[in-house]
Amino acid sequence: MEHKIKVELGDITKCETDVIVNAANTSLMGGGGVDGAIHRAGGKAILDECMHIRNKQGGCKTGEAVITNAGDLPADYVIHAVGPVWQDGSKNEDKLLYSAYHNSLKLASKNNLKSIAFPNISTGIYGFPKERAAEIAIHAVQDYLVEDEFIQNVTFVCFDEENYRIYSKLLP
Ligand code: AR6
Repeated sequence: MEHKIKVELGDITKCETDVIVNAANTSLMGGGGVDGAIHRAGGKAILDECMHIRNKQGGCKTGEAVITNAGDLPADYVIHAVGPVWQDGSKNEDKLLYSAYHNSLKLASKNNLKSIAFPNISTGIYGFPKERAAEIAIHAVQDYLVEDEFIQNVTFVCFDEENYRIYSKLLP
């Protein structure tokens, strides 16, 4: 299944995959990092749909994901996944990060979206150790691709050189 997985260095808002994933927070109201970049580049239509979801179900729990339109972005949809805030590794962080990737893939498949791009969820403002996060992200994707053959392409879009080096080493 490895052939379906790619690593790139760059800005996920430029990705032309069917869906890009956002590293959101439970409020779904936007923020800094990649979340800020996606809302800035995608425009108001994304936030409007996030607010609608928030009014209906009260945001998004850590480890879960919701889907919206992609506004002005080249992707067709945005999946907003909420990764855990790193504390000390004993607060279920690994499992919650795995779930954020797993639930994003499940949601993409359910919406007939075959290509998906992920940022390195939780490794910025949320402080998750990068190498540990990369191992979890790759396992979650590999496990998922074994159980569901619908997804054709998964791209890890690394914004910082350190993550790019880590992913390139783990996924030669
Ligand atoms: N494209 C791809 N990756 C990016 C981009 C981009 N344009 N910009 C940053 N990154 P972060 P988190 C990388 O902090 O740690 C927000 O305020 C960045 O280098 O965006 O999950 C949310 O609202 C890092 O590797 O997300 C939440 O409150 C990765 O994206 C909180 O931050 C994730 O960093 C979520 O924190």
